[in-house]
Amino acid sequence: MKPKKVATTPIDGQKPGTSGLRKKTRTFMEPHYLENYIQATWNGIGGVEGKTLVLGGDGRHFNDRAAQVVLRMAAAGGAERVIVGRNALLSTPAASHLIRKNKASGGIILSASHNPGGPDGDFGVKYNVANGGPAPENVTRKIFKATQELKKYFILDAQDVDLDTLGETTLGKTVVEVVDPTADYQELMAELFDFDAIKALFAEGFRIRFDAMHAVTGPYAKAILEDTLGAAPGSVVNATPLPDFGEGHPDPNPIWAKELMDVMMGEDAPDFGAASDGDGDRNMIVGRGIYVTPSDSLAAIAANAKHIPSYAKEMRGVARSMPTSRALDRVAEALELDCYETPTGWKFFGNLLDAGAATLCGEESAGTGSDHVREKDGLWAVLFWLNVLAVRKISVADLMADHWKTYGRNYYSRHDYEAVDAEAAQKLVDDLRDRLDSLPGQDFAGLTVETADEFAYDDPVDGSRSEGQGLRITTSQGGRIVLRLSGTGTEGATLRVYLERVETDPERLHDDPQEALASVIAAAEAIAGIKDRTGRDAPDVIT
Ligand code: VG1
Ligand code: CO
Repeated sequence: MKPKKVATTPIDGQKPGTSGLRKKTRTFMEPHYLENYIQATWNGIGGVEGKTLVLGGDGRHFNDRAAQVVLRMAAAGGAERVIVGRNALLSTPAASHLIRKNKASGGIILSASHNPGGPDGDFGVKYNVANGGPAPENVTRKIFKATQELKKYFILDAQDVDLDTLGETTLGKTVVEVVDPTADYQELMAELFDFDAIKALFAEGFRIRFDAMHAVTGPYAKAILEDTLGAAPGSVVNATPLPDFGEGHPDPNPIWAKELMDVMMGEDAPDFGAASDGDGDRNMIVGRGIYVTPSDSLAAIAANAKHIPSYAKEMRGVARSMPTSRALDRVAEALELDCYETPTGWKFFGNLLDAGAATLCGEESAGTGSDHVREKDGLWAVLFWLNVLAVRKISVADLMADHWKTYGRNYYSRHDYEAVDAEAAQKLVDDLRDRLDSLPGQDFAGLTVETADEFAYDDPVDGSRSEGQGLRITTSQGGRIVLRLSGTGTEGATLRVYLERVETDPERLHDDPQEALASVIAAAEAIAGIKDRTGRDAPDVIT
C-alpha cells in the first residue's frame, strides 16, 4: 500500500488554543480540514516515521471517522505503532497515562472537552508530547506555522481498521494495537489510592452519585466505582458515552450538571456527588448540601494529601493557574510547600511536574491532577476525595468547614460572558490594559486598587516566557479581579471575569459566595465597564 499524496492549500485559523484546535464539528468535517491539521501536526513534530503514538477520543460525533483518518495518516507517515483505545475511546488522562506507560512519542486526543458535541456542536484535536502532557507552546507554534505553509498531505488508501476488537492488526507497515481504554488507567488508580479503605466506606453504606454526563468517563467510573469499589449499582448515572452527550453540555459545574446539583441539595441526597466533562479530565465535587468550588477542592486536596500514603510520602510543591483562587497558597504556606502560579491551561504544569517541582496542581475550571499523568484527571480527583473521606470519616460539609476554619475562606466565582462580539471583547481588554498603571490607589465601589498588571509567566524550568496571560487587579479587603479571554470557544469571544475575596472572620465563613463577593463584583464592573461594552446585563454562566 502506497501513501497517496494529496495537494492542498493552507486553511486559515488552524491555531491551537488553550487546549488544542477547537472548531465547529462541521468545520472539521469540511474537505481537507482534519487532514491538513494532522499533516501540519506531523510536520510540526518532525514527522512520525518509526514513532509510537497513542490515539483516542471522547466519543463525540465524528470521533470514529476522525480516528480512521488519523490512523491512515499515521501509517502514511511511517509510524511504527499506534495504540488506540477500543472504538477510538480514551479519556484524556487515560491517553496521557498510555503515552507514558508505553514510552510513546506522543498522542492524538480527539476532543473538544467540555464543549457540546454533535453535528452542530464542537470538535477538537489535541497533540500530546512524550511526557503525556499537552504540547507546550514551542510545539504548538511549530504546528501552527506548518498549517500556514501546507501544500500536501499523505494518507493511505485503505479500508477502516476494526477498532472494535482488542489486539493487533496492521495498516500498511504500521501496527495498530487496540487496547481496553480503562484497564491500564484503573491499575494506576489502584496504585495511588487505598482501594480497601474506599471499599470499606461503600460497604458501610456510603452513597455516591457520579454523573458521567453521557461522556467518556462513564465506563471508567462504572468499572472503578461500581464494579471494583462496590458502590451501589446505579451510582454512576448517564454512564453511556453518546456522540451528542445526550444533547447535554458536558461541563461539570452547577449550571450544566444541574440535575446532580438538585439531587445533592435535595432531601434524600447521597453522601457524595461528582461529575466529569466530555473527555474526563475535569471534575466537580459536591457534598450533601454543599458544592465545593474547584479552587477549594484543590486546596482541600493539598491539605489532606497527608492522609493518602502515596502522596504523604513525597509531597513536593503545588501549582495553580493564575486565575485559580489563592486558597491553595494558604495551604502551601502552612505546610511550607512551594506554590507556583502558571498561565491558564494544563500545558504549563508539565515542566514543573517533570522537574519534580510540583506534585499537585489545579485550575479553577474544575481541573485537578498530580504527577501521576500530565493532564488533569477527573476521576482521580473523585478517588482522592473518597480516600480522604474514608480515612477521616467526615462529611464533605464538615471537611470544608474545618478547612475554612483553619485556613480562612477564599470566596470565589467566575462570571462568563459567552459569544460576545470578538472586537468588543478585545477592545475591553485592550483598553483596560492601557489603564492598568493608573489604577493603583483609585477607589471603585468602595474598594481601593492595590496592584494591577498583566500576567506573564517565566517558566522556572526551561526559562521560556509566556506573555499576555490575563489582567489581574488586587484590591483592599483581600479582593482580586482577573479578566481574560477564553482560548477554547468556537463562537465570538468569551470574556471570563474571575472574582475572589479572602475572609478570615470565623463568623463569616458560611455566606453565599455571590453576596460575599458583591463588593468585588461591583468594583470589577466599575473598573472595566463590562455591561456597557459587552451589551449584556448579566453573565451567561456563573460558576
Ligand atoms: C478553559 C479553562 C482552562 C482549561 C481549558 C481546557 O480554557 O479556563 O482552565 O485548562 O479550558 O480545559 P479557556 O481558555 O477557555 O479559559 V478542557 O477540560 O476544555 O481541555
Ligand atoms: Co476536558
